[in-house]
Amino acid sequence: MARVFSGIQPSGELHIGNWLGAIRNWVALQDQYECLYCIVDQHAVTGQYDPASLALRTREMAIGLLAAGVDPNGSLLFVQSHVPAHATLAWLLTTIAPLGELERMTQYKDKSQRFESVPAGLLCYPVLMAADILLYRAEKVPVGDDQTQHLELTRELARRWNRHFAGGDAFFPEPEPILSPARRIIGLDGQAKMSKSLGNTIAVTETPEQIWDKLRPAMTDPARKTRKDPGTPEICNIYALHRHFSPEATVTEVAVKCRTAGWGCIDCKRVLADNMIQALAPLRQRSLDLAMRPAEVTTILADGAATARRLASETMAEVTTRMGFLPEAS
Ligand code: AQP
Repeated sequence: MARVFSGIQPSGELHIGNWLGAIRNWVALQDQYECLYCIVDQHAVTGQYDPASLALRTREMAIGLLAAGVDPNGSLLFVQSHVPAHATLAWLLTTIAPLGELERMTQYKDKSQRFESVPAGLLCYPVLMAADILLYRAEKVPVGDDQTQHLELTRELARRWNRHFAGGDAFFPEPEPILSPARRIIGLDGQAKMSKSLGNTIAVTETPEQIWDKLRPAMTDPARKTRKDPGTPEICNIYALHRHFSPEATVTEVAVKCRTAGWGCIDCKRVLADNMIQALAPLRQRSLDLAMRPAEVTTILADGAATARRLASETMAEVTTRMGFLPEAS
């Protein structure tokens, strides 16, 4: 079975962008691949974050992923910092990572603007991501559109390392992306990518009231200033969300009612809210159930990390040998 690796940052709550763009794919792939899923807490500290809530967010992310259908009986679920080899391999890969390419990464350019003094960790984020994937010599990586550039760099680092240290052998496979149909979910502001750090999200575990409170003021087609103004569904993010949460017939009806001003935006949002609440209800219930069984979550993460450390040590033994490090005396 080919191996799949993917990660998610515990930088906030699991949101519908993560779910539609990546996590639903994670769940579906479990039948066909050997899957390793990682909560990448070391990535989360490259942004502004609160140390007092990191551990809690990491546990909540684990609960969210399990509730979404990650199955610890077939897949590995673990926390990145519990496997120290991620950071070790990342350091080794920085020695062959081209600085110019790191500086050209779109996510780096966007996120670095949020800092007065840009931390080097933000620049090296894609190298750590490459290490995450290559450490397990994964062949497939389910991601949203925003991560394809980073994955391209991972492929480049695999090629470079193979050239420098493996005599051109494909020790590290060049991992391929698996993109979901929902490659880029836009946030409730109707403009930026839905992103934990931008606060434009709906978490998968929100209550029906919270979902409605967030959808009600969400951005729609600005041309619809009054109830009677017709709109253009293709430029409205609410319509885009209908396409992920509503049945085909409703999506068609939404488009017609928008173009003819048959519905106001609030009517359209109400229908979306009902469908979204229905789709997310099982996740919310499973999250609540799992939160009542903290020891089970602790065990799942501990077992996952133990297996991941074993797999990682196999790769690192080869990597350190091929890079010429003196082995530790046994
Ligand atoms: N808006 C999105 N649409 C589609 N896919 C998305 N993903 C994230 N946002 C969207 C995918 O979710 C997976 C996990 O993402 P991540 O948390 O590791 O990193 P991210 O892309 O940076 O997610 P956020 O929510 O935007 O977090 P912050 O704000 O902390 O940076 C990835 O596969 C990603 O493609």
